[in-house]
Amino acid sequence: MTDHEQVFGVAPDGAWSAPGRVNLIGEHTDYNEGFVLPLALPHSAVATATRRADRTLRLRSRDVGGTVVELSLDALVPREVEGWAAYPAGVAWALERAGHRLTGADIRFASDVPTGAGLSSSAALEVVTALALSDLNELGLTAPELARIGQIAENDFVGMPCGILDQMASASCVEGHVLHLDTRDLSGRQVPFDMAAEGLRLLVVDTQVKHAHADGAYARRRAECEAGAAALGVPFLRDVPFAELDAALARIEDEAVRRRVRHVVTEDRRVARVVELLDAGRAREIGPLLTEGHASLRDDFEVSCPELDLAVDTANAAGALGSRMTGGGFGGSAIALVPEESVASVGKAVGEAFAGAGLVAPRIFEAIPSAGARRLPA
Ligand code: GAF
Repeated sequence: MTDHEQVFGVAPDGAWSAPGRVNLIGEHTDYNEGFVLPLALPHSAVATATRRADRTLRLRSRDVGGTVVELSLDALVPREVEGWAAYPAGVAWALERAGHRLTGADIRFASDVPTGAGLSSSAALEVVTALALSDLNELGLTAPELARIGQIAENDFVGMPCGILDQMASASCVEGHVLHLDTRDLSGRQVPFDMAAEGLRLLVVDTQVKHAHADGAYARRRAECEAGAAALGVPFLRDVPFAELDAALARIEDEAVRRRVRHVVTEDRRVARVVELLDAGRAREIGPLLTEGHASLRDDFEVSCPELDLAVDTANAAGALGSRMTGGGFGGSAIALVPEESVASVGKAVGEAFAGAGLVAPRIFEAIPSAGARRLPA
C-alpha cells in the first residue's frame, strides 16, 4: 500500500511532478519586466492527489513530519496558514479567486528539491499543486497560467513579493534547454543547452546558508527598482535601453537606486549576450558574463553574501569558466560552469575553502537541464 493510500484511505487519481530550478543568468530582472534564462533541475516536487466530493483539502507532506493539514476551501484566509501547507493552500485560494470553483482534494507531496537553498522548492510545490488541481477539476490551464496562479499564491496568500521567474521555470522548462523568457508577456523560447557536447558541466554549490533578513531585503530591492523607474519616467526598468544607461544614471539622485538600476539594465543585456553565444554554439564563452553578473549582484544590487562570494571566487580560481550566485541571494546557491576535467578539482577546492573558513560543508551537485511540470504516467 502506498503512503497516499495509508494516509487518506483511497487510491490517488493521478501523480504530477514539478521541478526546482537554477537561473543561468537574469537575476532580479523579473519584477522589472525583464529577461531571465532558467533551467529546470532533476529535483522535483511530486504530488499524488484524489478528488473529493466535498470542499475539504487534506494535505500531507512526506518530508515535513506531522499530521495531515485539513482546510476548507470556503475558509482560506491569506497569511493564516502556517508552514509548507501555505503554498498548496495559496494555490487553491488563487484558483478560486481567479473564478474557478474547485472540488476538494486529498494531496500528498514528496519533494527532493533542497529547501532554503534558493532552488525554488516553494515554486515547485505551487506549480505541482496548480497542475494537479487543474487536472482534477478539468481546468486545462496552460503553463503560463499555472505559473501565474503560483505567483499569486506566493504574493498574496503567503506574502512574499516574488516575480514570475521560479514558477515559469518550473512550469515551462524543457529537458536539455534553458528558457529565454520575456517576463513582460511571458513569451519565451527554449534555447538548446547541450553542455556535454562541449565538455562542460554546470555545478550547483548550495552554501547551506540562508540569512535571516532575506525576505525584507528582497522587498526593499523591489521598491528601489520601482523608485528608479519612477525617477526615469518609465513603467519598468526593462524600458531603459542599454545604450541610454549612462544618461539615465546621471538623472538619478539616490546613489543606491542608481546602482540598482545599473544592475538591472546591464543584467538584461547580459542575458541577451548569453543567448547569442548559446545560439552560436559557443557555450564555453559565457563564463565571463556569469562572473560579471555575480559582481553586479554583489556590488551594485548588494544581494550576495560572504559564503556565495567564497563559492564563486574559489570555483573560478580552481578552473571554472565562470560562476555566479543564482536566485534571490543572501545565501542559497551559486552555479559554476566547469570543464569536465576540472569538476573534481573545483569541488575539492570549494569544499576546502568552506572548511578553511569554518563554514558548514556546501552541497555540490550537477545541474542537468530537465523537464518542467507534467502529469506522471499511471
Ligand atoms: C527569487 C524570486 F522568487 C524570483 O521571482 C526572482 O526575483 C529571483 O529571486 C531573483 O532573480 O527567486
